[in-house]
Amino acid sequence: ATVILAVTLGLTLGTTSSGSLKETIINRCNTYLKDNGATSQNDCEKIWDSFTQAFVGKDTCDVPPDAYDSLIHSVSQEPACNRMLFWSKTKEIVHAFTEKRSCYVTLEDTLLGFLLDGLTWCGKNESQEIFTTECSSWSDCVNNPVRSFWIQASAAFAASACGDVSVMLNGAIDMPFNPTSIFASVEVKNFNSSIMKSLTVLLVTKEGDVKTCESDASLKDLQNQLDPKLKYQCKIVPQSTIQTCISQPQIACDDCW
Ligand code: N1C
Repeated sequence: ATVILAVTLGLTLGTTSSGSLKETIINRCNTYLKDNGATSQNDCEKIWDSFTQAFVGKDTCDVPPDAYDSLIHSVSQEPACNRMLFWSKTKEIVHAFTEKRSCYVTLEDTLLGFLLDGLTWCGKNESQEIFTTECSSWSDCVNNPVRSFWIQASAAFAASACGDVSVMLNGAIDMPFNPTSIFASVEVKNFNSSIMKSLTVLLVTKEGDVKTCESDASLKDLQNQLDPKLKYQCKIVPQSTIQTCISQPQIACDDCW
């Protein structure tokens, strides 16, 4: 009896969570299209279907990044040249800023990133079920569905980066440019110097931080990995300055840093 109960419960939970995952994603999709001027090419149901085919029926450690190619192709969005903002280890402050300011656009401010930000999902071998709990996590295995999604979405976002591009890095940690980060391991490698002009590092510091653009060794590595055709700049941006710009929308973006 316990086994039957457990199985029934498991199935019920599986169904419920996939139901709410679909609801969450379709709701986010409609909200995004409403708030950002519906791009008629985007069909939320189609996007959901392409999303599920990336991982449904597969083991939670067996979803490679290219499984998301058809999802990525099913979403249409013009690149926001000169406004694209990358980040590493600064997620919270970056999004607090872009939420208030449309002068910069992160991957999570595009339809694709907006749909899946903060969510967890996985499937199971030879099953049509969708799970949102007990999925393998970032560090459990390389080919887990969430990690693979962010790798492929980040690669596509970086490959589309055009004009003057910025990245917010964390000046309060040892290695602001960390080789294991998605920014270093995926995005920098996908920049296309024929459509991109420059990269500006915004090094976010707290009061008392001693790091400078010149003293940090990891930033030298970043510079060395960039195509020499790209212009490189680095600016120290105190966290308090960003906070001021978040709370005072009358300050022009150009005056924030
Ligand atoms: O590994 P990171 O940062 O350098 O990745 C950030 C980098 C950004 O520029 C984004 O374009 O890669 C992209 N990206 C996301 O957009 C994203 N949204 C949510 C990468 N990861 C993303 N996440 C989650 O944040 C993801 O699940 C993972 O756990 C973190 C990576 O953050 P990080 O190490 O600070």
